[in-house]
Amino acid sequence: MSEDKPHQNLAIIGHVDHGKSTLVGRLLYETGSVPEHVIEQHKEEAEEKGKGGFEFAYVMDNLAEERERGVTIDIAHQEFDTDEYYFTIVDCPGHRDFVKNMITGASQADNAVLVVAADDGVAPQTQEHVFLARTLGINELIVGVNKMDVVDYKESTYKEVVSEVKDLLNQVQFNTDDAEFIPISAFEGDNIAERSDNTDWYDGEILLEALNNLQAPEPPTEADLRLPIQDVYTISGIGTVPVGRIETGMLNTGDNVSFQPSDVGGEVKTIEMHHEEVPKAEPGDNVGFNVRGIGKDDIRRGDVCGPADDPPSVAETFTAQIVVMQHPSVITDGYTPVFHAHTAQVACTIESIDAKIDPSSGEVAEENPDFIQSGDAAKVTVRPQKPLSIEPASEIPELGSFAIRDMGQTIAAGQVLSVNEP
Ligand SMILES: Nc1nc2c(ncn2[C@@H]2O[C@H](COP(=O)(O)OP(=O)(O)OP(=O)(O)O)[C@@H](O)[C@H]2O)c(=O)[nH]1
Ligand SMILES: [Mg+2]
Repeated sequence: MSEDKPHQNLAIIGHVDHGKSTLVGRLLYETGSVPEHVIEQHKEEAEEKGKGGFEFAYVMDNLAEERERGVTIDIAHQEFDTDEYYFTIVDCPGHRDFVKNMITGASQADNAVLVVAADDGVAPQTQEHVFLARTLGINELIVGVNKMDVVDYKESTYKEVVSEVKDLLNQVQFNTDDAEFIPISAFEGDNIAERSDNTDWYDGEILLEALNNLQAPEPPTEADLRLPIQDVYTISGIGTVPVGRIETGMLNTGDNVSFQPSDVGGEVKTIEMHHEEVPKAEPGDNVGFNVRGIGKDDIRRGDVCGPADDPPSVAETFTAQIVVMQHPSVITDGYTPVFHAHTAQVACTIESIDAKIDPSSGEVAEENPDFIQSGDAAKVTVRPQKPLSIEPASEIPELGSFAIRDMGQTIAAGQVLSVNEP
């Protein structure tokens, strides 16, 4: 890792098959992170599987099932750098069955590239991903209008898609002035690393320029450590190695840490990043580390690691403001869907709907409503069915947002107002 450039986590989001993995493969290829002969090998494998055209996507889609089906299932991380930044790219699945993996990806990212296929326009998971990105704290969005080759690089088609996407961004109150729109072909390489002759009507930034011009995230290094655990491995010679992305604060060897809600702790012995041992790590870093005395069964995905003297909060109940995106009927007291917060997935009961909120003004529209439905914003009191570590968004925004899922779809997303500990 080049120490002199700031680091960014960048999520690639959008509807299934719109070309996210192909775009990432293309970016890695153009920035010299993947050599040509590897793309050639992928091309042969893709053709053998009857999946010709997936050679760039195969750079990211490493699972056998992903290659057979030609879809991304789990999030995948890859690194590359531009003149300005060192990027960790998080390629998200677009298929509706795998939105839960997308939520983890989006919650790890600072900024995002939204991929929208020019021949398809805004599709269901374009909407769902944009809504989630907004609520999960993505700052800036670059919109790649992809597959321009399929629509003969027509400016009119591009403009139609841009206007559809702008409407969507306005709906979820994403600042469209900040969003950069770019006509691209991930497959052919138009406007990715070099300006394309096929779109001579376009004079805006090309993708690599837009990536360079993203604002540097302000790392919350001064805050207390919060490190949601994504996985726990056993590695020979080291022992138990939890891995995750540091959301806030610093992790140093020698620190005394606590994992919540598992409620165990110890001293940090080693920290590893990009296969190298490091003495400390900071917000945005994806790390694996080892803690004295902690075994594989003591901790799990969804735990949050923090300082022993200021351990992560565990909620008996919490209050939150939510926005309902879609629900087939209505939400009433007692509803128990699954809440996805950082890397945790826990069934939680909406104990009471305390107030309906006017989404445009933020003011109370109705106290204690009987129900809420699609499009409503509300204040609710929530009781997790299992211990859940979560923080008020006003104190630690990185650990204060969540998505609510039920029946295979995202029902709502929200932010934590207050946490009541047992
Ligand atoms: N013609 C053309 N085809 C493209 C382009 N980008 C992607 N494709 C094709 O679209 C198909 C899907 O591409 P992927 O990159 O797997 O799409 P994805 O968005 O990652 O899909 P999921 O991860 O499953 O959501 C593949 O056949 C690609 O070759 C493009 O710019 N032009
Ligand atoms: Mg993909």
